[in-house]
Amino acid sequence: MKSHDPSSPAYRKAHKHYLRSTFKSEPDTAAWSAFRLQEKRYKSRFPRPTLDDVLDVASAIDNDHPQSLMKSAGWSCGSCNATPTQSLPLSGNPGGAFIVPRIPGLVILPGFIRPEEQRTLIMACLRDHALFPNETNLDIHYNVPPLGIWSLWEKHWHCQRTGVDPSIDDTIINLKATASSSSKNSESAPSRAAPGRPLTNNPPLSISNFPVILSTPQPPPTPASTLPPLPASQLLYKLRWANIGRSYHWGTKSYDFSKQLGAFPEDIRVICRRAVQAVPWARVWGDIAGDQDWGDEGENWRDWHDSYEPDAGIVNFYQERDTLMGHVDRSELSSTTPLVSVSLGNAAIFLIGGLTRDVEPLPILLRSGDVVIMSGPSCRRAYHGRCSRCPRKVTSTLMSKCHPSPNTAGVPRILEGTLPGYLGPHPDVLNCSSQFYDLQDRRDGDESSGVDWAPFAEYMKTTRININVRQVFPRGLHEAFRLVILYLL
Ligand SMILES: O=C(O)CCC(=O)C(=O)O
Repeated sequence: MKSHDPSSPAYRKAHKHYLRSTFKSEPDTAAWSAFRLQEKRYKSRFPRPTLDDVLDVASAIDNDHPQSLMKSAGWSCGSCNATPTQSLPLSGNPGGAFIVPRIPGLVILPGFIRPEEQRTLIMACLRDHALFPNETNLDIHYNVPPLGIWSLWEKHWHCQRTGVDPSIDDTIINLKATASSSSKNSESAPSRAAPGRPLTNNPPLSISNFPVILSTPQPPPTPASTLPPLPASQLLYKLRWANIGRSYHWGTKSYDFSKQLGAFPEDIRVICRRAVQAVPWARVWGDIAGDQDWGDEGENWRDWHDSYEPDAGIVNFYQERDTLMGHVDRSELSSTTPLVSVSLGNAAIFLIGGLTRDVEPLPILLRSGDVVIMSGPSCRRAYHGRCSRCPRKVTSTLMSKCHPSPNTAGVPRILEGTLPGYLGPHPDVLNCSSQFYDLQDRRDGDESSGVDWAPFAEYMKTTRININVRQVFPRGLHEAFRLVILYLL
């Protein structure tokens, strides 16, 4: 019996329990912001949300492949008419590109990443990117060996498969802290074994507060002492994020500029640059850029094909019940250059809001291979005339405008059971094609063929990976900035 069958007694019982527990803890729904209401709606397990209001640009393309995958997993369909969109041709991408006039600067590239390339990226995220020297959420609390959690998990998985006693090779990963060493400082200890991302109301990074941020202590988070040691087979499923490139300090929600800039992974850089270079930016911004306040960076979109250079990012790993609460990305000095977000694995609902949490957000269905680009002032950070949270002291000739008030975004739901066949255990059998590509259509550079995909397929059954990539400094500014800072210090 499927848990999403509303006529089943198990479903009805669970629904009752869900309503009781949800509304007991948060009874005052009238006070919820529009963003919070939508988060709640899409998080709901009982009843499962319908997706009729969810923007699904791929459904505009004449092919019922993605819809049938959704239906067989018990999901209703999204709609290409959930909000007006405009389609743009995109050289080399059969899915084209879509812009959403209601959110200037938002560009959706459905199916931009080919199936083989998706597999290669997934393997790299697990094998290479969630690995020292990149920090992961697990490293905060656990003594993860330098080879990383994936290699231990994979080894164990093979043992299990070949019938060797699986417990022999399931390495136990111990905590960093002992009960006596850290329990006093419990504020940064997570409420669950693998912390999500802490919500900190940090001010947007700007030229004027950069020196303050630079001198703000960024102590390492306190390892929790109350978590259980876990075998690698379980700990992998608690992996939530890995930092790539510039080091990010989750406690203060700012980059740790005192740390040496980590090398940005070339595979991700190439894909993000390819996405930014594929977009006809004149079609996105040509008619509307003048209506926006581009702040000190000026109207820089004409240069993006050339100047976009990612240097920081997060790989997010979601299990089926994970969510990413509404948040704003404002830790980058460059607040208009494209933020590129790549989806892999199970599909998800992505919510993007307006200037405040009271603006009803737009829900967007993101599937494996989709790329979303958020660019320009009103999508990355919408400037507006006045902001009561601006500290009066922060007045700088360099900061001509009030702090921007960024758009809120979040991921309230992973859509269970929506892993495409080409990421499953038999990716080469017929009927595993993607909506946009024939699987025979292999590209040069596909490193996934010849590798044992089976363990990756097993992990991806319940997983969504999102690669979220930013450019922290506008091009050319970083060096100038560094010199000024060195001079000031
Ligand atoms: O998972 C996603 O699609 C979005 C992630 C995100 O917004 C973030 O990492 O800041």
